[in-house]
Amino acid sequence: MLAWALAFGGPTMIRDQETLNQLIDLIDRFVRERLVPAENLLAESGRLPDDILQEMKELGLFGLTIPEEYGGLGLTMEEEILVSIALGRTSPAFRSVMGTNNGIGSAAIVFSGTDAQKQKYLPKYASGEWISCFCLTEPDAGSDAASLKTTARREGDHYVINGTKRYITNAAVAHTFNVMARTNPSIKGARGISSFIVERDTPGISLGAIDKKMGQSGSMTCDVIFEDCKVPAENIIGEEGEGFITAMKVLDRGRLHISGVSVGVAERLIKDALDYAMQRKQFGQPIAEQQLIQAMLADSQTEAYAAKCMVLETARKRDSGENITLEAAACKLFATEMVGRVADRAVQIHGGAGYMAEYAVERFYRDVRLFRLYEGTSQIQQLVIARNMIKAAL
Ligand code: COS
Repeated sequence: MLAWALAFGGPTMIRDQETLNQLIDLIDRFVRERLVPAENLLAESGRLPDDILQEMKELGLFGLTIPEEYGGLGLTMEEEILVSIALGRTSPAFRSVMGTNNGIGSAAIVFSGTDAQKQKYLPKYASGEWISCFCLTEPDAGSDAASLKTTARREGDHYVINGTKRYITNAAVAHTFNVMARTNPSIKGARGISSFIVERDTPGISLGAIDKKMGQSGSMTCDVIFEDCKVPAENIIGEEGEGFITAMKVLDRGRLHISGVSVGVAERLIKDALDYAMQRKQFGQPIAEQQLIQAMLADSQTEAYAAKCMVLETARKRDSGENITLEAAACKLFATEMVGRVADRAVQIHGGAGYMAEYAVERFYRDVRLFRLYEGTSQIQQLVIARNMIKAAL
């Protein structure tokens, strides 16, 4: 594989259409030639094969969104969405490992980190030498993230962290944890929360067993338990009390990214369903000739196209500096629900074969269920959309 990242000097944004096309073509090829053939291996072994992990690093995939001055490619949001769509055309678990370095694992440092934090961590994330992860969810704080109970008590030049984080993607392979913890217990809500970088080898960290999940085998989640874990005070990201707000900004971006992945997965499912419908014959002709099958194909294509337009439009808005909290939630709501419907139709078009593990649609059907849950459920997206509508109308 080409170490194409080396070829990208120059400005932070690619913006040069030819270079961008080359990048997307390269990722398309990597997905088709390396990732799609390894989907079953990933699903069965539950872990990313080492050679593929290494190729992802060499391709620069861990640093797509990290600014160039820290060794990444500094893609714009629009460019990142095009990449997420391309990567979406294979098992989402492949993207999950490097997705956190590009997104929720590193974004807080990119947005609010000190120069020293950026210098220390971002180049390692960009090269894939270090994996990061995002620790917000807790056993008793899921949708109501601001109610989190993990504490960070200031003691001299350290904070002492105590608490349990749940379902943390990549925790098992992470070198750093971006931990949201309550620094001011007298403030029960969002303003009592701060954000920290915690390195894996800090004493007082233990991991739970790897969770057994419905799908996305190969993307590992587990609990992370902090017991009197002493973190240098300089590892706070931004100001005390700003951690929840930074986490919400991180999620605005993450939600848009997941929407792009949902579009890519939908495109893959549509392709698999169309291929199957064109070769499978019933009633003396390919089932693709049946109008009821055509309706399912057409609805899927239309909805995937609508989601793609929404996501790209929102990405362009964000690139031009607009607040996209409402739009990102709308994209996440529509795109993730859309891919759920598309996956259901893809199984339906396959008939009994769609229920068999031999066909990728069976696996994708389970994989996409997560999109409507993580980084905020569909119901939380509805809440964010409506709240922002009301705020704008006041
Ligand atoms: N960008 C910047 N600031 C934001 C923001 C955003 N997108 N969303 C909220 N904030 C700010 C608010 O403006 C408020 O700031 P002030 O203290 O200055 O008023 C603060 O954050 C608290 O916001 P809010 O009052 O809306 O918090 P709530 O607890 O009522 O609800 C929700 C916040 C429900 C939206 C939040 O908890 C959420 O997104 N939950 C889902 C969590 C999630 O996605 N988990 C997945 C984990 S990662 S896989």
